[in-house]
Amino acid sequence: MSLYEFAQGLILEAGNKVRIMMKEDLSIETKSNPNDLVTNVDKATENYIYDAILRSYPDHRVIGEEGHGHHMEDINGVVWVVDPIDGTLNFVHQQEGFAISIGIYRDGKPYAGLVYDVMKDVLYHAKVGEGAFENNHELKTIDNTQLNQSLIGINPNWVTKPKMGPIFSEIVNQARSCRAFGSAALEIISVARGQLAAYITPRLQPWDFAGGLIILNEVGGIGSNLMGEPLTIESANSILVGNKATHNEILENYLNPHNEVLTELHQRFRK
Ligand code: 2AM
Ligand code: CA
Repeated sequence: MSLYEFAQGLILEAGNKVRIMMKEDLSIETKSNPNDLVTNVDKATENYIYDAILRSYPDHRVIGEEGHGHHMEDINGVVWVVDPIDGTLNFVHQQEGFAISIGIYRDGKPYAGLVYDVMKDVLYHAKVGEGAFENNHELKTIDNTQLNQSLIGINPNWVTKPKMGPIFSEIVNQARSCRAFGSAALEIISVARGQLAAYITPRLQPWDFAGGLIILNEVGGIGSNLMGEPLTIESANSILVGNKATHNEILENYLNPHNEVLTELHQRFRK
């Protein structure tokens, strides 16, 4: 079995376990703030994925949201970047609209991305250079679009903030309309499917975007931080992903003019 096949089997089995665990009462705790939740299912799922990887590949390393590998000195060798449940608020409040997200890197280079929409039972996956798939169906290269004829993804919470709000609201005004799904991985997938032209957010951790970004790149979409710089899995990032045309339009017309403010926010949010 190839590493890619192993990863597909693993994410499907982890999702299966999530669906079973959801039938029991959740134990919910808060993390950094009252809206930052973690459940027993997040933790159990990350542990399950971690143990399974290390059992089959003892020399691989795992960066996971719920505690694994947060202080890696380097990203040499094979590194799995794992979010056991992306969209925890959806998981807790809606029992759907969340995903398991996995990005696999070899010596810092993307190897494969997997995002599993657990309740829809749809697996998005891509091995770099071999196309991206929704279950067994190949996704096509995404079209370039213009912002005023497109939907974009943005969480309205950010538009209310004093410094970034005014910058983001210009983008919101220009777009045909906006959507907020509450799972970064699924929003990036929505860009990869050509449903959203872009997704923008001031702060994501590597596990929120790694899997989705690898899939998006495979269908011709691009990602950067809000200053247009490349994304890294070594720290938190601000994020703009999109089809090439909309990404460039947002960056050049709406973000670059505010580079100073955005750089300051980016530095603050990276921690
Ligand atoms: P999570 O559910 O795995 O925590 C929308 O809220 C998306 O952004 C979700 O994918 C969520 O991931 C992530 N997210 C929410 N708050 C965040 C924060 N302060 N830093 C980084 N990612 C965050
Ligand atoms: Ca999570």
